[in-house]
Amino acid sequence: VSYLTKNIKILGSAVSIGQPKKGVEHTPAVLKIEKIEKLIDPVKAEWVDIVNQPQYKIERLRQSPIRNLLENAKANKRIHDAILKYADPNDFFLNIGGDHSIGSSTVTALNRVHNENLAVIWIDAHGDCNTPLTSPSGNYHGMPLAHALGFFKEPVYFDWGQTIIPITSVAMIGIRDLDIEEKIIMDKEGVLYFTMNQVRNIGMDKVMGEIMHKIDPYGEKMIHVSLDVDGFDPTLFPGTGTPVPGGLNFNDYKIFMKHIRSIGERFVSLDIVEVNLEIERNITLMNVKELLKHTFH
Ligand code: B3U
Ligand code: MN
Ligand code: MN
Repeated sequence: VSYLTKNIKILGSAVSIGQPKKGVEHTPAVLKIEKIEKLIDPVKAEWVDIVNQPQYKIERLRQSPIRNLLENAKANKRIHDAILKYADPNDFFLNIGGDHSIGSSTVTALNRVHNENLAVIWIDAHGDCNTPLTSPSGNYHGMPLAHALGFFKEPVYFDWGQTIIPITSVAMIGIRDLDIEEKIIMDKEGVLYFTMNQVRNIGMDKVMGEIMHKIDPYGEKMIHVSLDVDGFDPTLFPGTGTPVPGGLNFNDYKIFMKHIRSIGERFVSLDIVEVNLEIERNITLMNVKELLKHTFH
């Protein structure tokens, strides 16, 4: 059975407080106007809600280890609550960001929806594994995976009880821009990641073979993909806040999707984040649609 037979619930997360550039928060509204649900499936796909971020003043001077800490905590709680409200384990759940700060609540909420049996593939140029203490920028979108994996030490940064996911259930692809201390944490904790160099050397087919073997050895986990479009080459997605040259192309994605398709109905959810159409609109919007076609057809 394929995930394509399921109903597809689309949640927008209009969040930009995880990083300093305006524009990502408007992506869900734009994609709703563009009627991407029709492109995904004219019958089975529908928007359930768009979650807005709290009002905030851009924190130019970093006042705590996480910029806009309280607003990030609140936005993530709203997304977490919305997923628990709208996600049915029998449906496919699509989260449209927003910046990648929403990733910590999407993976932990969906892990709950699926009885703590979720495995995660995180596609990104970056590691998203900074902690508040290692982050050079203070931007929470560089930290959500570290948070979801429980790498943050005291104090508890989000006060609403965000849970954690086990490190053995996570793998990353497309990595080519790690901060020095971030890489030390990832290597020490044993995060499974494949850099762009590795993808080019051994090929996406082998990368995905190894990943599925490691994160889902018995073929029984539910699979979530957290897709930061900066994992792709910036020539394909120029509309993103922190582009890094030398990323994935659509041929890589086709091979990736071949493996995901073979999981069948255990492919349960997808985040598409860091699309900023105010930085560049034409090519980026065209390729968001291309991405959806490769994923849902
Ligand atoms: N690692 C840097 C940059 C960054 C992370 N995620 C994105 N950019 N998109 C940081 O700020 O933590
Ligand atoms: Mn990211
Ligand atoms: Mn990124």
